[in-house]
Amino acid sequence: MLKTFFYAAILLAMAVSAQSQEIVKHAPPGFDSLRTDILHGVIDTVSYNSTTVGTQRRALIYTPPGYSKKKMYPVLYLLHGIGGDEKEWLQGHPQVILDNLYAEGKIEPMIVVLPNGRAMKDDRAIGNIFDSVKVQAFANFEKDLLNDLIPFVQKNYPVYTDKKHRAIAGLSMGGGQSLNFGLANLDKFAWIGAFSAAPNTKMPEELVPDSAKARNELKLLWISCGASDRLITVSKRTHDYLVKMNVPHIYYIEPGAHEFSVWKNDLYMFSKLIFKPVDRSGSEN
Ligand code: FER
Repeated sequence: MLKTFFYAAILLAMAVSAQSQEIVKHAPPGFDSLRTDILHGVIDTVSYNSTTVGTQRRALIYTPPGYSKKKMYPVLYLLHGIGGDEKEWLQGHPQVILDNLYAEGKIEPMIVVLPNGRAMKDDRAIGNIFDSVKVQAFANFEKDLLNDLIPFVQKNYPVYTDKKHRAIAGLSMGGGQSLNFGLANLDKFAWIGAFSAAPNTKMPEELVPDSAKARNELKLLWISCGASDRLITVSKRTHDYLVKMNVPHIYYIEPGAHEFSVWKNDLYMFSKLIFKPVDRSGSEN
């Protein structure tokens, strides 16, 4: 049987397009402007019992325009950076970006969960945010996510529970978490996005110990970074290894530094790809 896979390396907003996917370039002007002529999703704050941390923990949950308990939704877990918490992504107005995309029929209706990825009792971004205990808490979040938050979401929202309907993405520390947790749990996440992944990202050999498995299990592996971000070495080393091991992925380097303009664009691009059929005919093997 012909084994096909999809690989695209995209540099500085230039595009490589697979047949049925739109050309990836950059979000158009106005993609993040509030429109009053369309329906809007809703962001709620929820609190879940974390057996991992031993506290009630907070998360924000975006439900899309037209949300109904009678429908079923896929879920994107969208993670923040080292200086943030569950509210950090609000700086990038993700609900505006998603509402606009939804109004244009460019994304699948999805629930987006914005957790606090610092899994410790005092999970606020205070004091020395680079403290090793706090950095370790970003790693501990894997257990909280898998054992506490995902079950909470699945109990309280009408969501699909298979991996094809579950995505994980994040900015910086959250990008590292997305790669670390997503690639270590290929039975739970089929769509993984790392925006400007931080040095918490595992080394490539540890991230992808079994390239055949990654190749077979993933729907999308997205790695992006601003061209002038000093953390780009993390994305580059991961991309280089994936190329070497023939693991299909999108590598998208865009103008910008370690900043929200980049992450907003990434959310726009990534959310358009997930929970849709993937065209793997970009290249053949
Ligand atoms: C580091 C530099 C940056 C690091 C983490 C970051 C854990 C995270 C940045 C961010 O989340 O924005 O050395 O080490």
